[in-house]
Amino acid sequence: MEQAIQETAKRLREAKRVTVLTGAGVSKESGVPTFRDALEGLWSQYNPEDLATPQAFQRNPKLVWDWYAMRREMAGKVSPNAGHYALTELQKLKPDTVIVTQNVDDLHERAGNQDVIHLHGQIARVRCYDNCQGSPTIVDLATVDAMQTPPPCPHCGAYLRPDVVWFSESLPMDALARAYELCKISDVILVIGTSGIVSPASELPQVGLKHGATIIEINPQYSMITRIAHTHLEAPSGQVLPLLIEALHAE
Ligand code: BV8
Repeated sequence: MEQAIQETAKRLREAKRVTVLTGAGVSKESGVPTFRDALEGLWSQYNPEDLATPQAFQRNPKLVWDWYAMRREMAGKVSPNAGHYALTELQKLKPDTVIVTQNVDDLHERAGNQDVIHLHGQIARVRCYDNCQGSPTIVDLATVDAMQTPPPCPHCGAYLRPDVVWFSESLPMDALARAYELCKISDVILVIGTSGIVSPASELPQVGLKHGATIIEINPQYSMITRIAHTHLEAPSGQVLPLLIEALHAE
């Protein structure tokens, strides 16, 4: 691993532009369960794809609202880990580095990461289901009476919903377009903590590869990305990222 760290640090140092793609794994060491882990205990009888869909919300708005309220509360109780902080250091060394995340928590931002693109929205934010004031009609959760679940939109009375992208919903166009563009112009793409299952986010490393980028993966497991990665650092990101920063500073 030591040699792989040194070689990866050298590749990052030489890179003209690095883009970082993250999934739930980067938040794992903060104690945020990955998407599939989040269904332990009382939620275990559900399949994530059965809760994170517009159909599930229409079928049982209270159940879906309560699941997100539980996850929002959990996300609010945890802190960024060493991996998130290392990405802040990476951005200081490589200022053009953009972080494209599938995660709906705000741990990248809380660790001081700049220029974070959320492909799947943010769990801390809620919006009017009908986007009655324009898309998106974000509502400050602190101003609504959460006794009713889901609470009504203060403007039109429709249900409020989490400002996340559900399965079968399109991703925010501007976020996705910018992510694609970045992968086309980056010569190193650092893919951290994603199983590479969910599209279209999972297509981004391939876009980079097609445009000549070096794909570096950090994940303790094999993933759908591993087969196209030039380097697979098979370890937790909270351990590897600080070592990479140390090696970058060593020069
Ligand atoms: C779309 C927000 C166009 C919500 C999320 C069939 C029918 C209908 C649709 C589809 C279909 N087949 C494919 C699709 C498209 C679908 C899709 O990809 N489905 C999957 C299940 C196959 N995608 C969509 O629907 C997208 N929209 O395509 O629109 C469209 C329109 C109409 C019809 C069809 C298509 C929308 C996708 C966005 C869904 N929303 N999140 C919420 O959070 O509640 S996705 C959610 O799951 C997460 O955001 C994350 O992106 C994804 C995966 O979650 P996890 O598995 O937990 O995390 P991850 O994958 O990142 O895995 C964890 C990894 O970390 C593992 O590899 C592990 O080894 C590693 N790890 C663990 N510890 C560490 C670590 N790594 C580093 N360090 C560690 N310490």
